[in-house]
Amino acid sequence: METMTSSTSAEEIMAMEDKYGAHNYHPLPVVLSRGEGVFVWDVDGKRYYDFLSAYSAVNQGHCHPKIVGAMTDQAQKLALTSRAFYNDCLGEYEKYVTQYFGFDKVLPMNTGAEGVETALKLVRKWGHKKKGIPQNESKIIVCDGNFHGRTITIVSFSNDPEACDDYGPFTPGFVSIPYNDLASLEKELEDPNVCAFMVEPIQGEAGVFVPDEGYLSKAFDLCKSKNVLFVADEVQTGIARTGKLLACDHEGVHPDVLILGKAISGGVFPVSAVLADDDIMLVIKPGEHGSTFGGNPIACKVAIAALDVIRDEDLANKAERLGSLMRRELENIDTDMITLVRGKGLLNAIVIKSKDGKEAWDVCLALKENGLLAKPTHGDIIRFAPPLVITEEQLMECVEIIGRTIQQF
Ligand code: IF1
Repeated sequence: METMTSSTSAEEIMAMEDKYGAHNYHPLPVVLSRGEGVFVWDVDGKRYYDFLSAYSAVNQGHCHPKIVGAMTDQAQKLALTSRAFYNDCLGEYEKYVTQYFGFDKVLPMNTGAEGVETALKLVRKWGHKKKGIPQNESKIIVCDGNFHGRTITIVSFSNDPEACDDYGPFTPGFVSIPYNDLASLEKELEDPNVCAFMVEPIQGEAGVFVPDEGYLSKAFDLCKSKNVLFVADEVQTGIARTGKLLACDHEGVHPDVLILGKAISGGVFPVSAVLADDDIMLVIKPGEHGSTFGGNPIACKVAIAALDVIRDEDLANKAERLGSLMRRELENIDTDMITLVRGKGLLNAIVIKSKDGKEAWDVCLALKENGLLAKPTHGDIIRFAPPLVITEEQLMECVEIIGRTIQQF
């Protein structure tokens, strides 16, 4: 029986995953064993800047002592009660998080996809109970190029073949419109059976697509004019990543339903949340939705600590300032391989034009050799999303690494 010891080599570990693990990912060939702040180390002790932050789940930096401390303290007291009983953590967290984001209520879940599924159930039930949409007739508008998770209902409205091929039959009741296109939204809103419009304020997986200024606020107004709920999936863009607490804050949009995940826990524990006001949230009655781990004591204490860190370390303003600097520096790199730089706050991406057969993947392999970890999405886009605790000096060092690496090609 192979067991892992501190001396198990990277190759042996990768082989173990290949042999015993499903092949549902194609990771960069690096085996990490430690993380602290903006840095991760591989099993050979090499240090890297983490420019993915677990897809924006580690905004507060790896293993933040305050967040880890909250987890270990609570884990030694009471880890899980289920919701069959009360506990002394959930009410405190519910009060904290609803006041933090400005909503009446929260429904606590665990993963982002569970948060999205919860929001879909909530808006459908609201549509039937409050808008009078006939049973099984409700429609939800989503956007082309979306990524909201990987459950069968969520991939039912994906137009990415990799995400949905062979997983049918799909869940009905969704209509997809082009992203950043208000005319198509206005047209679809003519259907009286539409209960909600769900949108990512910035499309992360699609390649960090930032919509036109005003898109979110005008989309919100169009929804309000037709008594349709505006649902913001801020699982990736939320929690200070884009330079404001929420990406919706750039346009002063207060969504009817807000979905959070990832960095709400600082990446140390699966925590997600759906927030809404009473007239929406109370359509779900006892026994009509739930989850074994949803709102467990550890999740509650971890999320409070993680959100404290965002506020105490002023990470939204930091992301705003350092993000502008990063995009400016990336645009100044003298290379014809970078055809576009885009993003908001510290959620940025570059589009790579292949050169001599070298693609974004090859650039990421070279970045890894030069001590920076990033991963391509959709072939030619490299997302750059460091933990928000990065310093200006570290950021400038990383821009130098990126420039030097690309100029090697
Ligand atoms: C993977 C992508 C990012 C999300 C938004 C909900 C979820 C996600 C806006 C679901 C999750 C993760 C999933 C992860 C990689 C990563 C990802 F590349 F898949 F698309 F970030 F862009 N809404 N995104 O971004 O949250 O259930 O995963 O907790 O599946 O490989 P989850």
